[in-house]
Amino acid sequence: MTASTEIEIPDLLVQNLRAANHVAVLTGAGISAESGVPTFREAQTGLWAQYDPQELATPQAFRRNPKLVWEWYAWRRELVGRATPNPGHAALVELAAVVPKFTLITQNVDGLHQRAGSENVVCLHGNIAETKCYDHNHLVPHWPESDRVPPICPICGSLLRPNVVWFGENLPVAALNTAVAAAESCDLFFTIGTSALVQPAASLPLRAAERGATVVEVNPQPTPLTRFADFALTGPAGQVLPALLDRLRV
Ligand code: BJW
Repeated sequence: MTASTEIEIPDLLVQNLRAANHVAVLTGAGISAESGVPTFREAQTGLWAQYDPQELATPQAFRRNPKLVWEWYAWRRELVGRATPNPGHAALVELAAVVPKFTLITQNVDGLHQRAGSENVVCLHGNIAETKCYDHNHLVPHWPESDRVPPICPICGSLLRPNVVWFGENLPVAALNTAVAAAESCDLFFTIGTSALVQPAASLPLRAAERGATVVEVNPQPTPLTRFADFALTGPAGQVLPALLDRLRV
């Protein structure tokens, strides 16, 4: 017996999925947990254990201590670079191929969906592999070698920072509009591996539910969204999603 066959997938969900015209999926850090990427709110390890991620992922933290924040992201960028996509990411690539319309929205900055082969991923919180400048948002692929940490923008001389969305910053408008439109027009909305605490992403499944979509949560732990979900599949995404795909194939 494989791990995925131990997961119970309700028949009604399989029927809904087969009948769906547009499936939207929102993912969070939990989908990358089985790739060895720590979730956002999970305790940090080693040197970073003493810091609260919510205190580091802010413009205020960067202004206060840009070197600390830059080095935190450099550590995470390296960790993500060593990670590889897991069966949860792969199952979403397969799901996209078997439904008429599919929108994948992610809060993750790790690029693992794209590396698994997902296309047109709607990235709400940016990409940790990209760098931009603090003052003017110039996207900067390369900068001159120097001992400065963080380095400075070769265009305007302001500090460089990761191209991610910190607390209190606006999400990229086009990505958010696409995500809202998908939530409002889909028949099935999956919310996978997210604590459903961070706005505006956390409201997307509720918008979908208001418009009559079936909402499915995949998470080993309950979240504030669980009581609104039509189906709560309790387990790790790397097992639940392959099990769901197995059921679709028969
Ligand atoms: C598994 C698993 C496995 C484990 N399989 N699952 C309305 C009300 C109140 C506050 C606000 C509001 N509107 C806006 C705000 C302020 C703020 C906010 O939401 N604050 C809340 C904390 C209260 N939002 C913002 O500031 C946003 N900007 C904005 O709205 O601008 C306009 C505005 C500003 C201010 C006021 C009003 C309007 C920007 C949010 C940006 C979030 N950025 C971060 C950092 C990105 C860069 C980085 O990575 O460093 O994005 S924060 C962090 O949280 C990161 C994540 O993408 C995001 C979500 O976390 P996620 O993915 O859910 O991870 P975890 O760790 O929380 O949960 C993991 C889950 O996986 C758990 O449930 C596990 O059980 C599960 N899991 N293993 C499946 N194997």
